[in-house]
Amino acid sequence: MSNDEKIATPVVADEVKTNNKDVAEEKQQLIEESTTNKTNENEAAAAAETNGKTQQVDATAAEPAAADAAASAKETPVAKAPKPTVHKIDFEKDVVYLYQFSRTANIPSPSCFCLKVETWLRMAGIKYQNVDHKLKFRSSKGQLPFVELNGEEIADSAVIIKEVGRHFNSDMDSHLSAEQRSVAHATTAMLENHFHWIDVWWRSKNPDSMLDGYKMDLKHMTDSKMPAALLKLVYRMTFRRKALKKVRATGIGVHTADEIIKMGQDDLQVLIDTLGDKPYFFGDEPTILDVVVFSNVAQLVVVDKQVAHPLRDWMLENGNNLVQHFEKIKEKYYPDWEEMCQTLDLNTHLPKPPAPVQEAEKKEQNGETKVDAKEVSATAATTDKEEEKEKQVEDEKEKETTEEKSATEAEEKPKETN
Ligand SMILES: N[C@@H](CCC(=O)N[C@@H](CS)C(=O)NCC(=O)O)C(=O)O
Repeated sequence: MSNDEKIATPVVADEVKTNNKDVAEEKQQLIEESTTNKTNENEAAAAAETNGKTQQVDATAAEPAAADAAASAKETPVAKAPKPTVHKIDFEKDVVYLYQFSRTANIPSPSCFCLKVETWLRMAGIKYQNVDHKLKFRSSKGQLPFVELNGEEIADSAVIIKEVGRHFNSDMDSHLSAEQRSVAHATTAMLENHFHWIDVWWRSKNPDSMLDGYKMDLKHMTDSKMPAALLKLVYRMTFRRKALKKVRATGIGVHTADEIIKMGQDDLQVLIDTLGDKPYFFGDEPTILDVVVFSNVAQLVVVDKQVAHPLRDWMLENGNNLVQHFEKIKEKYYPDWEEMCQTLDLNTHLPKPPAPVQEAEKKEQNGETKVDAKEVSATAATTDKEEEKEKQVEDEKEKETTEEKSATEAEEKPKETN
């Protein structure tokens, strides 16, 4: 038997064991996945058309002209407009645009990878903006988080930290010894390639507890028109099956619940022992490992007390230093934590545009009917495009006023001399 055959054998054996029900489920899942992908693509295309900013839209408009040119001068090569590589076309130079999950009522992100990137951006003091894409986009690697920086996509939390860090000349780990780097590397791998899947296992086994535990508002998160109950059902059906399949693929899903919980406790024990009574993992200042631990521990600490979660309970009982570590980072780098959880606003760290208040005031001054709450909140969700437009109008107004003023002054000056 060749090596390849040896490797293939268990897979084939598994497949033979697969019963008809599994096959039917698998088929249904494939249909769902392809529908979801199509929907995502359509939604992305619709969004692109709506904002009218992407090069894709430009490319469509350019097609008839290109065809004419080709007909009249066949030898002239037709320059095809490049496909858009980013969603944010009107980006500001050196601002990081972060695509992640929506907020929930008790955590800035229910994904440890997304929370990791946002926390790192805050610690590194890098200017960033969250893009409210309502879970419509994924990176070219098919995942969240990803960022766009100066018109380029960077995907995967570790790659983002490395590349964005290099761009801004920011390396929180520069002072670490080779031994400390190894500890950081091994601990990160344990959390992201082992512990994370234990968390995904819990979530997929308990989809309702996950929704309640993280106080997730699916309608808000997805901006779906579906009734909340139906949305919840769809979520339970699709998320659960897909996630359990992935958890099985990691090897964790084959164990019993007790065994999996014990594996999670062992991972947490490593963190408890490595941190000890130090403020941060490698001394008085946080490093990237602190960001990774914070983002994973947060996923346990915040789970609502009403929801049963054995690993959370174990950590609260045995890992006081981890909880303190979490609280310290939260207080220092998330002064707006409560606000973002209350409002679900993705950009509480940015100054608010004054537009909504001005609009409401203007209408009242004009004697128009009082602005209702819905309208104010809709205005508050002013898009970048609208903000830009408003700024343009303001700039023009200011220009006009300055011009009028100088014209009046010019008229008055000769009078004074006379
Ligand atoms: N290695 C990646 C992992 C990211 C990841 O697993 N993201 C998950 C969410 S936690 C994801 O996007 N899954 C696909 C989906 O939700 O559609 C990273 O560090 O960013």
